[in-house]
Amino acid sequence: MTELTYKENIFPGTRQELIDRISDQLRPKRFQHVLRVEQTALELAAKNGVDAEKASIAGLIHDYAKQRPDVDFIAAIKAYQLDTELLNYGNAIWHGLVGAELIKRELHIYDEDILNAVRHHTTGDVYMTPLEQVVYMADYLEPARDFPGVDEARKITAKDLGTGVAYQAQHTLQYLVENGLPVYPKSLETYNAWVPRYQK
Ligand code: DGI
Ligand code: FE
Ligand code: FE
Repeated sequence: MTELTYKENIFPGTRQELIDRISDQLRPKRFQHVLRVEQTALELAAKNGVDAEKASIAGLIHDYAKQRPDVDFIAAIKAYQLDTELLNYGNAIWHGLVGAELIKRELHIYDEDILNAVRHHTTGDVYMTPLEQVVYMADYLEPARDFPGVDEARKITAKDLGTGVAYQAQHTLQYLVENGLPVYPKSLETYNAWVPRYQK
C-alpha cells in the first residue's frame, strides 16, 4: 500500500488526519472501499501523468457524504442554492454533487479539480480532466468490484483511460435502463459525449 506524505497544502493536515475524518463519517465496509479506491486511483494516476497527492485525496474523499441522511442533502441543496432539479433524485446522485459542497465546508478542501472529481464520480461529465477520469474509473474498478465485464473494463482502462470512461458510461446507462431506474440528465450527457466517440 502506498502511503503518501502530503506536501501540497491541498488539505490542511496529514493523510492520516484526513483518513481519521473520513473514517468518522463512514461505516467500516465503505471506509475500506475508499482506501481501495485511493490505491487504484494512485495506480491510474501514475500511468496517466496525474498528480499523486490529488489522486490520493480525491480517492479518499469521493464517498465522504455517502452515509449522510437525506435531510442533510436537502438542506445543503437549499442553503447553497444548487439546482432544485436535484431534489427529484436521491443519495446516488447527491453524495457526489452535493457531497462536494459539504467537503468544502467541513474538510476545507477547495481544489476545484478534486471537488469536480467528487462531483462527477457517479455520473461522469461531458468534459472530465485526467484526475476526474482517474477517480471515475478507480471507483468502478477497485479490486473488490465484481460484475460481469469487470476484467474487460480493467484491461481496456489499462490500455487507454478514455476508452475506460466510455465503457463505464455505456454500461452504467444500460444498467439504469434495464432496471427502470431514473437517469440523471448528466449520465445521459456523459454517454453522448464519450460513447459514440470511442466506437471503433
Ligand atoms: O458510491 P459507490 O457505490 O462507490 O459508486 P457510485 O458513486 O459510482 O454509485 C454507483 C451507483 O450509482 C450505481 O448503483 C449506479 C448509480 N447511478 C449512476 N448514475 C445514475 C445512478 N443512479 C441513478 N438513479 N441515476 C443515474 O443517472
Ligand atoms: Fe460514490
Ligand atoms: Fe465509491
